Amino acid sequence: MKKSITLSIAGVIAVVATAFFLAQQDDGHRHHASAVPVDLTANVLDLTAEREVTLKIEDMAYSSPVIRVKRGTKITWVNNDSTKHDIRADDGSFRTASIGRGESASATFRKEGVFRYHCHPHPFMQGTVIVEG
Ligand SMILES: [Cu+2]
Repeated sequence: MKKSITLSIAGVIAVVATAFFLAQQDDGHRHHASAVPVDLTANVLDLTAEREVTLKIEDMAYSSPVIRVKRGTKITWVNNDSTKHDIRADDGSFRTASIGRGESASATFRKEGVFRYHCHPHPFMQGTVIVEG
C-alpha cells in the first residue's frame, strides 16, 4: 500500500515536471512569434481584381477590415450607421470627411504599402488596406 502511494506521487511529479517543461517551451514559442511581424495573410480579402471597391460601415465597424487592392484602386466607404464616422490613416496620409447614415467617402490608393486606418471619434474601429503594385 505504502509503496503504491510513493509510486503514484512520483508519477504526479513526473507529469507536473513534463507539463512545466512543455509550458516553458510553449512560452518560448510565443515570444518568438511575437517578434515576427503580424501575419496579414490570415483574414485578408483579396480585391486586387477590382478597380473600384465599396466597403460598408455597420454596427460601429468597418466591413472587411483587411483588404488587398491594386495600386490606383478607389475605395468608397458607405455608412449604414446612424452614428457619424470617418476614415483616417493612422500615419495621417489620408482623411475623409465625417459621414452620416447613407453617406459615403472615398480615397484612392496610389502608393504601394500597408495603410492602417481608424475612425477618429471611435478609435476602436480599425481597418487596413494593403496596396500592391
Ligand atoms: Cu466611427
